[in-house]
Amino acid sequence: MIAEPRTRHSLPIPGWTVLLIAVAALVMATAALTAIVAGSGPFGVMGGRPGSMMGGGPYGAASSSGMMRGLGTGSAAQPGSGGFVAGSVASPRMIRVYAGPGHAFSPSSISVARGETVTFVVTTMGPTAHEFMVGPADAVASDTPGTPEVADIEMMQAKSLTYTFDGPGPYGFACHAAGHYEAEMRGTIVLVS
Ligand SMILES: [Cu+2]
Repeated sequence: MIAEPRTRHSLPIPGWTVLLIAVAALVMATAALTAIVAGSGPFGVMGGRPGSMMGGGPYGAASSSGMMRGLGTGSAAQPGSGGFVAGSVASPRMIRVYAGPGHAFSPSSISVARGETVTFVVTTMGPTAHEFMVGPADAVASDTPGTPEVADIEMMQAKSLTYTFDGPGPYGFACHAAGHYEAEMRGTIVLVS
């Protein structure tokens, strides 16, 4: 009974403080949210390709630490240019490929150094599941059994495939999900010596 009036009397000051903190927190949260949206938008910092939109998703699915290492070198020099570091069996170079939306790969042309080992991390961007096959161009074109492939890559899922380009070439990649290759879902590997 004695404490009650005191509590009532002191309420207005903490009340204002709480309100101010709440407003400040709201402003900060809004700013943070805006920054996140801007930074991870479809055409954000990750090379300006779709898929950066949900950058955390695909790579969350990737299991090896090598891929995470590869992410840091995503903007590294391309084969044939100064500062380029070819992938090796011990440390493959990571190349991200987006399958879809639609029957297309992005990029559709990929440069690799002759002899290097590349880990392709393939992410499906639309509701349709895709496959990714890479190897000698004729084997890829004819869907030859035994040609390296990852299949059933579902929407926003990433699957990886490591390949060493130590043959004479030419090389290519393609999706052989029913009807996709016929719809031009294929790409070119440019061998750089
Ligand atoms: Cu496909």
